[in-house]
Amino acid sequence: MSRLASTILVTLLAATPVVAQDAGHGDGDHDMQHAASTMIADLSNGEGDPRGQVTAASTPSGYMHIKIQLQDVPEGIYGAHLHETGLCEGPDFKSAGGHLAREGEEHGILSQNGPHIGDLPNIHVPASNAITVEYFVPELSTDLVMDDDGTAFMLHAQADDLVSQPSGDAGDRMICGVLISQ
Ligand SMILES: [Cu+2]
Repeated sequence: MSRLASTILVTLLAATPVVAQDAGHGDGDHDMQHAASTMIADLSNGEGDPRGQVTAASTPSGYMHIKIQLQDVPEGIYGAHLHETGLCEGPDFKSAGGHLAREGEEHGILSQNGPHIGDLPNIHVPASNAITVEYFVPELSTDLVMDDDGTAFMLHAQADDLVSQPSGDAGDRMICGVLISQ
């Protein structure tokens, strides 16, 4: 997809109104838990240059709908995760801590006790240096993302091997963005 097309797509997605819906099933807690909310992270590299945007929207089904739009990223395959602290201090972004995870979770879908709930598939950036991907993540709640210290999206400098502890041997932290409730 061309960068222009990606930009238009993202613009259209961003323009879609998010309507909080009460399904009216009489289960108050359930409805509260699944109330629609949207979080956005503006991405930048270690020097603070813009590299795209991530949107995470809760849905009535309980899945988190994550859209990742990358721009000006070298062609390659990169590990992508949600990290446990919403703090992106360059150039190494270590401030974001480890992966967003619940008690007992290990890294990667190839681990018996994996994955971390913050583990996302590798992103394959094409020669156009831009890509937009979408994921549906089960059990990822707004409460988990917007906990006391927040959550950051991270793109690493190498691919995630989906098994090495604690972070898939994905190398340096290349691009970071803090998810902020809209
Ligand atoms: Cu990571």
